[in-house]
Amino acid sequence: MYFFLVLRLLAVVVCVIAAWFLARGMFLLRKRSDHAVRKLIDAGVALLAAGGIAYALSGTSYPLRFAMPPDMQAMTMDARPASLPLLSALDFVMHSGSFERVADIGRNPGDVPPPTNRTEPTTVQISIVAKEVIAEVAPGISFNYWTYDGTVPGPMERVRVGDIVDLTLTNDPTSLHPHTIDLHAVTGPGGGASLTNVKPGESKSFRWLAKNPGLYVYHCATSNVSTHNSHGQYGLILVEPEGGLPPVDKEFYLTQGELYTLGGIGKTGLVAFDSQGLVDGNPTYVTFNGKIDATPRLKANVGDRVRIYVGNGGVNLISSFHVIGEIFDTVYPEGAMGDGSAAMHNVQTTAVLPGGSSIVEFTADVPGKYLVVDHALARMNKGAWAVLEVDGANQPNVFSAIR
Ligand SMILES: [Cu+2]
Repeated sequence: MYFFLVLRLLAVVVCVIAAWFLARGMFLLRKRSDHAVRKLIDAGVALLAAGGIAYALSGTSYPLRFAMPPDMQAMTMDARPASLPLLSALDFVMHSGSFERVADIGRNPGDVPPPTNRTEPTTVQISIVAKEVIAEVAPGISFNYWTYDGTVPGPMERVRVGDIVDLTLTNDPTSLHPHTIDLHAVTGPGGGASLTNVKPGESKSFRWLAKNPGLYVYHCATSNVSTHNSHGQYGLILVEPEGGLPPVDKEFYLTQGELYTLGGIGKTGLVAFDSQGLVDGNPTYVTFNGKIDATPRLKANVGDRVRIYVGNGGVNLISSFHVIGEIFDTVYPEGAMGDGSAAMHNVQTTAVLPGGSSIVEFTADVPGKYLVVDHALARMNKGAWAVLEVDGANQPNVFSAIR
């Protein structure tokens, strides 16, 4: 925010100079009315106008009429459109050196917290840091991600039904925007967003009861919400049912999300946010865990029982989640579990709604590489794929070539 401080100081200096010009001009005008005096007064008026505009622009709440695109309107509750103010872009340029450059924005799919293995509820502490960083979507293509804990998605959290959760959200001092957290596992206004509105450098905490088991999305709910989400601010929290989930050999954490950037697919360099693309629902990139990477990020062995916690940070597309060459023998549709929630069996593709989740399970029977996709397959062109690698001996009784 130094840019705005400097701008405000300059505005004050310009206004003082303008006032002096005007006072001097008016004083001289009483004695004479020649060209030089009129020029002095005109200069005073012009400087006063410039100083006034600069002062207005230097407010910490960005004047949306100077946003980009300039004519974007919104029917949001506060009428704030998805566009980013031009001054926000200037602020970003002024501070681009202070952003952390994250080498790998994509959270490791294997980064799943272990089962709670508890038979009784307890009080759980969770701390998350909202942080704006710069990282690569794909080699050579960088984006200003807004994150939780510096990755996309943010950390997966795991509690047990009945737990009391004390959650602290901190906004990193290098952030330029306020942030919040709305957890779909929370019962209460804004899912916690009403209690966690943090400016850069601030922390806020709130306590909530994990009443319902299930796999829930969390995300930023600061206006314009879709703008914050589509910069990467989302993650999953699992509220285990009583008794937990059946044990498996490998658990993975994948979230689908969309990035909206100017210049189209493949434009290299630091690409800018495309608010019109966001509103139109036409993402430039669709990713699993925030980036596009041919390296197998999910690894299992033949015979492993595999569970994938799938989320959709959105903000626009329904994911048709599918693993090419596997059948989900068990699916917890929409991440639902607990009394009365029926799992499905032998499923090829499962819907993962924006702001929703699913849990899929299968046994890795045959070695090889498997593509994890959104089966709206045109989205593969936008990056909607990841690679699962299964190591082990061939299983000709299940899959083999005929010679
Ligand atoms: Cu945010």
